[in-house]
Parts: sequence; C-alpha cells; structure tokens
Amino acid sequence: MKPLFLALSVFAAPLLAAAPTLAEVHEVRMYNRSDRGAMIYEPDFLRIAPGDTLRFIPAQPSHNVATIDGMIPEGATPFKSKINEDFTVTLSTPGTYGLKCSPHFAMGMVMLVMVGEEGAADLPADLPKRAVDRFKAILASQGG
Ligand SMILES: [Cu+2]
Repeated sequence: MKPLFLALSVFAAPLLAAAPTLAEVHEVRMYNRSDRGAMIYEPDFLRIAPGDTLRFIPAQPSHNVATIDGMIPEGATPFKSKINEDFTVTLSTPGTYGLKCSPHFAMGMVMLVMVGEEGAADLPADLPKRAVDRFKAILASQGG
C-alpha cells in the first residue's frame, strides 16, 4: 500500500495548489437575431477573472469570433474561430478584449470582455460605425 500512497501524494499536491483559483467557463451564444436585435453575441459584455475560459456556441449559423486589431491587451494572443465552430479560448492576460464576428463586423456584431479589474476600453479609429455604436451601448450599460 505504501508505494500507492506516495504516488497519490505526488499527483494530489499540484491539484490542491490550484484549487483556490477555480477557473470558470463563460458561455456566449451567437445569434442572427434575438430580442435585442440582429447579429448578436449573448451576452455582449463579460467581466471575467484571468484564466477563465470563454465558450462560443453557434446557436444560429454563419458566425465566428475573432479578436479585433488594436483591441486586445499588450502581450495577449489574437485568436479567430471558424464559422459555425463551437469554440473555447482561455484568457489569461488582464485587460479589455474587443471581439468581432468576421462576416458581420460591419453590421456591429461585436462584444467586449474585461479580464480582471481593469475597466477602460479604447476604440480604434478604424472601427465600422455600427461596431462603434454597439461598443458605446455596451459601455453605457456598464456605467462607463
Ligand atoms: Cu456573425
């Protein structure tokens, strides 16, 4: 029995060390239309902890998710899912992430994710007007 006990101890230690920071999975659904309008991420705003995961679910077809150039924190890795892909990504770098649906960016299909405590969001000058409008609505609804 003794060798087995030792082996369990070796593998249990890292699990215990990680326990206080249980990472969450936040689900986002992608819609052609919802009661909030056309081309929608639901929700379109999330504040999450560093190390949490986003899961993008294609509730309706023809959507993806990608980082917007100039709207991810310094040091963060850009990402882009395939159309209709059930896609997960873990965000570890704190800061504000602007995300878009590649085919519907011009129609304002965007969302904002704040990782950690930071609250600022800078909107790049070259965003489509409808993306700017939706970001402003998101920020207004968050009191920013
Ligand atoms: Cu879309």
